Amino acid sequence: MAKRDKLTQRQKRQVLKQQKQRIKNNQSAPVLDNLSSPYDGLLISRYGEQADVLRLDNQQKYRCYLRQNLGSLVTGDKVSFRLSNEGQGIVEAKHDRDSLLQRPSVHQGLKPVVANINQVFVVVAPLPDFSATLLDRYLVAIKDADINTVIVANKWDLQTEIEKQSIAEQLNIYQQLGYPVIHLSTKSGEGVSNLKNRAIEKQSILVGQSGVGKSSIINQLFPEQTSLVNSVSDNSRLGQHTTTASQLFLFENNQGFIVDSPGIRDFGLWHMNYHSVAEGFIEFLPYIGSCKFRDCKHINEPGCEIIKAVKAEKINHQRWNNYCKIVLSPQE
Ligand SMILES: Nc1nc2c(ncn2[C@@H]2O[C@H](COP(=O)(O)OP(=O)(O)OP(=O)(O)O)[C@@H](O)[C@H]2O)c(=O)[nH]1
Ligand SMILES: [Mg+2]
Ligand SMILES: [Zn+2]
Repeated sequence: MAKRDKLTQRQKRQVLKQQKQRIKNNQSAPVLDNLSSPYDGLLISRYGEQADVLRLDNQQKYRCYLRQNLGSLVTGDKVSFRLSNEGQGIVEAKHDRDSLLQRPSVHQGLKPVVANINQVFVVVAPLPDFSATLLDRYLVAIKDADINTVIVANKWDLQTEIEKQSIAEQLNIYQQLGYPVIHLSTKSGEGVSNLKNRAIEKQSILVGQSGVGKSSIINQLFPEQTSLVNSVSDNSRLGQHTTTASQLFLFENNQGFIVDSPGIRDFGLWHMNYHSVAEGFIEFLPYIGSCKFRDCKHINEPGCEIIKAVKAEKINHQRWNNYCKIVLSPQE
């Protein structure tokens, strides 16, 4: 009996707390009358205090306000939301995430980028110039989040035979490590169906430098919708940061989705220690733990098995070089 009383007391406190929270929420969100019962939704794109949410049972998109106590909400988040008579939505709850890709930002610490994805397409191209350093930084961050990577070599039509050979040699290193590489051209259509086959039934994101053609790929996959595309500057050979917010595109019949993301120039990894960085270089894994010193950073220590493997050409020299660069200047 006493036990039951105690429980009831606790329940009462909880109800009171919930009531207070509800009052607090109602002060910060607009008052919407005659709200529907809750729907399951998928967050497509976030715009400050509002978001576009896809209602899963009818595939309709609704602009929604967000309750204030939801914590961070990003593209890919599964949510519960209600609708007013006028079709205005309000997101009330965020469901647990299966995965979260984050990137460090100078002012905000670790910033969530996208939730619930299980595959990242890292897009590279000859224009803007291919950067193996940036690619390696992506691979480390994606491995840290325990997500699969596919490398997409876009603008394959632009390449001369010599360029093709040079970039193919670079990408060959990654292929040998087991990363799938898709050669693609959004102009000729080459490789688009290959990418689609890999994307269907999965939850993916396209990442890469501004101007490599992420939104152009979306436009090939979803011709009835459009993502804004802009040219790469002739002078700087850099993209113009055309896409400004991540946006989710759903395949027909709920067969997975793919997220277009804003291009980035650099990818800091200063939130990671050298051990996690080393684990992101998957060819290091067989050697980690067998160096002479337990706290070996694999940069210039005596008895380092990884350096030995580099010298024996079992590990690619450029990859090890990029590893050292990340550990020595993670903020770049
Ligand atoms: N030749 C060629 N040009 C392409 C290809 N794909 C995209 N482009 C061009 O590359 C430029 C940049 O394309 P976007 O799709 O806007 O690039 P993005 O990666 O979305 O750029 P951000 O949104 O700034 O991150 C545009 O001028 C496209 O027409 C391709 O396969 N071949
Ligand atoms: Mg874009
Ligand atoms: Zn070592």
